[in-house]
Amino acid sequence: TNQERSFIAIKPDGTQRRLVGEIIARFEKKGFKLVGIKILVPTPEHAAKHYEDLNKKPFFNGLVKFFSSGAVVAMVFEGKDVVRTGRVLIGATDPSQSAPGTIRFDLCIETGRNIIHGSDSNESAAHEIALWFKEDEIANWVSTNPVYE
Ligand code: DAT
Ligand code: MG
Repeated sequence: TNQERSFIAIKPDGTQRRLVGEIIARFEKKGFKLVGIKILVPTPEHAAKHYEDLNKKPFFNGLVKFFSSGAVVAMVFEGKDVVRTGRVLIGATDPSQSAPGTIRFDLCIETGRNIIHGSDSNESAAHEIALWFKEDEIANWVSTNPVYE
């Protein structure tokens, strides 16, 4: 079995644009296992904690304001190499630099409205999952097909 986990979040623009199903489908069709999901409007404090590594960047305040401006779909996906491969599915931060077939290339244009977040390392995944989920909000279900476990 492979228990690697990534924190994936659909940002307020993705939810506003009704892209929740489309984005989840890309991770599911790839074979990743959805083990945690919730929808909420984050407080600015929670958004700032989520992006605390970027708090010296000039765009930080705008990012926090935007991220807490609407509904975020917070998820945990599990699977082999899900952190790295999840970033491949998502595409580059700037949609204009992302590859065709990625979520950001296919569905958005602006860096500041790039619809999805994904953990960038196993360390940040663990940190972000703990920030967004209690352990009992994560479902430890087992795939019947061992290839996807
Ligand atoms: P990523 O979301 O690809 O991990 P990041 O962690 O560097 O990228 O930045 C987090 C978010 O901040 C990003 O998804 C969009 C926003 N952002 C990053 N760089 C930006 C910039 N130069 N101008 C405006 N927003 C930016
Ligand atoms: Mg990042």
